Amino acid sequence: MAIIEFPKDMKWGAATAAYQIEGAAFEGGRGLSIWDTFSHTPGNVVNGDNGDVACDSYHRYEEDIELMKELGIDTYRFSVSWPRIFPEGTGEVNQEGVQYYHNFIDSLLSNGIEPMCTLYHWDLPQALQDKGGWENRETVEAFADYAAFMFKEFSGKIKNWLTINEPWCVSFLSNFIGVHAPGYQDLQLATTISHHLMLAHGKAVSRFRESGVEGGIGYAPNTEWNEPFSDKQEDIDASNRATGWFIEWFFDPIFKGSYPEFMLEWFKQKGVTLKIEEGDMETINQKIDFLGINYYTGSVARYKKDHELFDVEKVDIGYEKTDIGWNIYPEGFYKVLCKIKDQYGDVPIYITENGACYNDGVEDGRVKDTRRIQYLKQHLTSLQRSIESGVNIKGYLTWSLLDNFEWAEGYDKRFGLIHIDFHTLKRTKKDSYYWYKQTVNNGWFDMK
Ligand code: GCO
Repeated sequence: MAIIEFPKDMKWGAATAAYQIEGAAFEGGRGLSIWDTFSHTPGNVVNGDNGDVACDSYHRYEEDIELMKELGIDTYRFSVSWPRIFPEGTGEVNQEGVQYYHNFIDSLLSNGIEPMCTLYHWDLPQALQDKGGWENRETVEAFADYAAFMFKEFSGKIKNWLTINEPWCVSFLSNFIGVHAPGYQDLQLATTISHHLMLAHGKAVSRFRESGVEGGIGYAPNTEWNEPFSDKQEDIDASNRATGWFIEWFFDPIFKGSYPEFMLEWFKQKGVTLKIEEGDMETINQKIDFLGINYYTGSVARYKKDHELFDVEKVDIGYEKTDIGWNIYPEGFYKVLCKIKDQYGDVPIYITENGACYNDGVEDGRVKDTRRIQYLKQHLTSLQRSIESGVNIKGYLTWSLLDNFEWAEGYDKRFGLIHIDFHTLKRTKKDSYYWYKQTVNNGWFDMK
């Protein structure tokens, strides 16, 4: 027996996001989002998939909650579709959308499951994108108004709020690399947006404090680890830039009130400037109640002159990969968490996403996703190591409860504990569902 045990008061959960599971894209008074536009534009998503139906959780959430209850989780992270609340992003409220979330959250609570709500998981109202989207500072104000509305409307029901999911994806993946909505490839635009997202986060935190509602607020940056290929300083510096793009760039403003000099310098060399207005950094640099950390993978990195954005080359040293091609690198999870503790202190941390893509199908009514179980064992062991090292871990929420719309990869890439047949919408509990249920209920697992 090689038992890996967790604190008795640690929360266990699972995570999803509105556009990836809800469907009902043109129902219930919902307005268009940038992901409706992007996914309906030919060539953007594998197989031409879109979120029109997804897991149909808009209509089937009672069934999903039954599955959560059987799983034994105490926390469920979901996101609210901003255009389901404000179809135009601001102005008139869609009461049908508000009522949908009240019904959903009431059902979670009556089943003893604590809601953790992400306000922004990428589905910006198209009406705001038409006015410049996150490049326009008016969108920052619109987000703060939307957040303030949600805090008041769901006061007493939702006590754990996350402002922005993965600002790196919203800014750089979506506006520099360009593979996510709205799909631009402009480094200055992406960097400007990264600042506006930090500002939007800060303004939402201010509105939360002003609202006086009970609970806590944080955000959910995505992280990755880059191990230097050698102990040559150029490799160490290169790997720090690669990791800094995810960690220091999106953590320093909130925890230190400034952007990291080594990254600012690098962006400046690329001709990128950051327009910071009076008061911006003070707004961003506010205490948060907890930090959501999303971790999936890591790499070995080395210096390569004029290679990509940071003169960094990712070196394939033969790590096993998941079915989406990401390295399986549990050591990186431990290193990321220890780095956060060392650099940003004792902030309470929920792992708000960690999981793996394995596309195992249903055979004789069963899904034998043993590789997902192994991935979870490896990464939960890294989590336990971080707890032993003094990292203030409050909870672990796996990505994801359900197979769902994996953005530009469509429905082929499966991350769920529960298999979805996207033709019939039938839910099938995978082997990993049963393993996670046992782990959640025991508070430990046997690595063997
Ligand atoms: C993210 C998003 C999720 C993804 C998951 C797998 O982290 O990219 O929050 O929506 O589906 O991470 O890519």
